[in-house]
Amino acid sequence: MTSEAKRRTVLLTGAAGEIGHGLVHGLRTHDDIRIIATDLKEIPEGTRSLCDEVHVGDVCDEGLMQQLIAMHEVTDIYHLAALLSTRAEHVPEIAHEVNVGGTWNLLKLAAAHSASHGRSVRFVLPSTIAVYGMDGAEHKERAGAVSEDDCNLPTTMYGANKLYCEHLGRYYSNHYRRLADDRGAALIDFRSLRLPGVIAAETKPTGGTSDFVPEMIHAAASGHPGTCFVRSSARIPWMTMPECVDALLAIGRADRSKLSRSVYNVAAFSASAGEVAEVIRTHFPSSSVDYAIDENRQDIVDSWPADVDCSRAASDWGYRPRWSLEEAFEHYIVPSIQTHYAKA
Ligand code: AKB
Repeated sequence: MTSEAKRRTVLLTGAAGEIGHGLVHGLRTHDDIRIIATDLKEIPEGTRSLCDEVHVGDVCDEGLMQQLIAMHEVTDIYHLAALLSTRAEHVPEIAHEVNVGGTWNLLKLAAAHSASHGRSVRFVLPSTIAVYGMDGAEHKERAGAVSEDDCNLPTTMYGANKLYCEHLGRYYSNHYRRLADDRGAALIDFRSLRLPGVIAAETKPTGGTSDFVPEMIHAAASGHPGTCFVRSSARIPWMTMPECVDALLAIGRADRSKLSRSVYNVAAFSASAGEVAEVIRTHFPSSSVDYAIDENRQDIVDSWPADVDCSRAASDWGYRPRWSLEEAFEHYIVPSIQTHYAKA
């Protein structure tokens, strides 16, 4: 049994969100750790019961975050709280405050905690394919699978926020207070994954622009007609929620000495809305999808790459996609979503 002294304590923000739900389950299954969870909203009972403590609170509240980090001697932070791309376009200033302000707040506190304890706080930040900015459909097609350092010209507030937070994390991890005489030895240990569209069977997403695929799947599985807000040709990379959780846990556990960078692409497959709709139809033959294009959200999807190059994640820390589009439906989406709606 792991001794109390070695036991890790995770602070997880945004615990009431889709990834929060999956990550709490993943952390609880895999690790002997304490989980301190926070969210602005009440955390649902299924997630709450797996946490050691839950707090309703704002990631921008410096006093609260400091109290949680210090009181629980936090060793790891999974900072999930954020306003996603569609929501952020409606309230860009609030998005900046939460996405940048909240991350900066936690990075500063984690840096102070690392310095005072002489031990690096590990900081895991989900980033996004929204950090990329493709210059129209032709560029997107031509670029194929983009590497981490290519096309970093986001067109959304969310993408700009996340790209900046990646840079902030790298700064706090490698260069913080580089000219100070009293600079401590322990800087934070920052790691980030650029997530593609994520498909969860147990929860429905809100506020994102990649929601068009999960929305179609949930409509079909619950016996409702589906509406897709982008054209059938709209293509981005994807992964399922179990793969997303596993990837976040894996980057969190990866040996620092093997990491040649702090930010990595991850994805399982690239698919268009129309290709996903075809697979939905084979599993739910009576389902239907209607295309009602929202040109503004289509523009956002057009600015995201069709695919991402995950070779650095593969060589540095062994990332492997688990499922193709068809396998994801067969092994996870269909069985889990049928169980979910049978219970509902
Ligand atoms: C969104 O649609 O905003 C997110 C993302 C791709 O990061 N799901």
